[in-house]
Amino acid sequence: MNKVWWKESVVYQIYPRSFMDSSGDGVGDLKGILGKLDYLKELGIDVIWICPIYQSPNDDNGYDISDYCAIMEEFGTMAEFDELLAEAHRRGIRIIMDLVINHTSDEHPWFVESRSSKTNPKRDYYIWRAGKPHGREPNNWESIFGGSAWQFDKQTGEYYMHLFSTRQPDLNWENEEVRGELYKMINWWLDKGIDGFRIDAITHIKKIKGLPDLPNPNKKLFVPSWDGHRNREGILDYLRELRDTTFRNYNIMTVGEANGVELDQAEDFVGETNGVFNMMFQFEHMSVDHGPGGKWDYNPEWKLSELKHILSKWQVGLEGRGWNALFLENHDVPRSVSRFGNDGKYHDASAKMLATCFMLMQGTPYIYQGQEIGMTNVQFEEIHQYRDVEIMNLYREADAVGKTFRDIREAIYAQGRDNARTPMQWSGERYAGFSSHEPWIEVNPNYEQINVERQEADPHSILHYYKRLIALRKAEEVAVYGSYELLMPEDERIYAYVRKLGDERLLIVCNFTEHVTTMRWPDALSAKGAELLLGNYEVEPAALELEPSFMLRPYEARVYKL
Ligand code: TEU
Repeated sequence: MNKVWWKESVVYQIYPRSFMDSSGDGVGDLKGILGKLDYLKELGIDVIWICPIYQSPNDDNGYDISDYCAIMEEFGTMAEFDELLAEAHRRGIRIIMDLVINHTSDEHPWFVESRSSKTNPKRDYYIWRAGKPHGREPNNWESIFGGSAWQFDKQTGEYYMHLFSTRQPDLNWENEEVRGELYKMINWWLDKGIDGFRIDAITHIKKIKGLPDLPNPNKKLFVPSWDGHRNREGILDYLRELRDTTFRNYNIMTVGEANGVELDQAEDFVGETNGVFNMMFQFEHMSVDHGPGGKWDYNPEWKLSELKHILSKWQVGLEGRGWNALFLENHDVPRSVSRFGNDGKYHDASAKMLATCFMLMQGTPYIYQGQEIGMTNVQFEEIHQYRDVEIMNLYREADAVGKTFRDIREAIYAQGRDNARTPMQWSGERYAGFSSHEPWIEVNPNYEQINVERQEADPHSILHYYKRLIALRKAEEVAVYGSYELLMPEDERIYAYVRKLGDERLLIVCNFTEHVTTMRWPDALSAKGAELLLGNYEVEPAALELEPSFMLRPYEARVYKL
């Protein structure tokens, strides 16, 4: 397996709108990030992934781009970006940008021209179709944000496709001119010296030929299209063209948001020699707590054995073939300590346990802003406190059938994207030290208890634990390049796995429950000379009698070097 910097790196994801506001307008900005570079260096971060900062009307908080080569006014200027990049590099920190090329904003000049007339030269930059008779949409696809994936446009009497919000028209990747324009933009950013990209929603770019209706056995009004519409085989032609025309010519890092890619296709996507990306986010573990009704049908009885099965499948499946992007949180999913841990009595222990479990697997770990201090989900009382277009669409759909916020709030509390978008909690000051002005979205009310300042002062805090965990990962080559072997696959309380590299062995043991539980020492491993490298509880020497078994306290995690 070849050794390379992006395998040895720890990445920190910044959602700029909610990270740090330096200008006092209640919205995070580039200068706010600049002011926190030393904090990130101290944490042990090597790469920062910044969510979109390009010009945007913010229908989807920057994932609706109206100018790829300009900085969103609220976030600052291109000069401030150049300064941020230079200052990050001066500290040995790389910056990767978010690349959103499945769609643009409806305010992008390309779309303004495209919608102006059926004969406009840019008409075919997007996906336009006549409706079916009786005012029906061109097909039965559902938008990922609810409703039809088609929007009727009066100006030309046709519909345009939008797999996401109505203000995010899908680009037509069948159009060679579109691809050429995108590649030119990508190389423009790479020539500025950025260190790579996270490529957004990339598995959506290739649609099934003819845009046929999807099978609709349950006679739904619209059929969830996020998996069905994709033409996986055809997509690789475009992704290879993208790679060869841009990424391949630079010493950079790329990570594809490859929702829906199966392990049997992983080699094509992230293969060491011919992959189109260096690594990819797969999302199978993100639906482990989804009920039969999907994302909004939260199942609190999710099974640890299923989480272990999914993560282990990808660990073993990519071993020696590709590289995993490890994550439990991002700007689209709820906070992991609330979702997979315990944000009440065992908040501290479970946040540290989850960190231990995901960060010591094989792959590049991605820490989402606030995860390093155990930020939790939020439960706003009113719908007007929410901001996310996906949540607002869910509310509109509920309202249309006579439901109220009370009817859907538990689903929003469990799975809503705004759980991850409340302002970063820097201190116990007003607005959590994020801004001097009322923020664009309310701060989580628990900011006085959970914040950076408080945890910097506490050597036993979650923040200091992350620092030790990151340092351990950098000190132990087995933690990066070692193989992965799951132990006790069916155990519903303990997640235990072994990392091996030559004679090096790490044993990682995590109790995912609030119960004291017994860990039976693995027969294949000798406890003789076992060294406790890290744990989230103080471990008395007596507890170091490991064989034949030892006790694990609620949400206890331990890392042994064997
Ligand atoms: O998310 C992509 C996304 O939501 C889909 O891949 C989804 O996960 C899948 O289809 C199952 O529902 C990215 C960004 O992370 C998100 O914030 C944006 O809203 C979205 O693309 C549109 O740009």
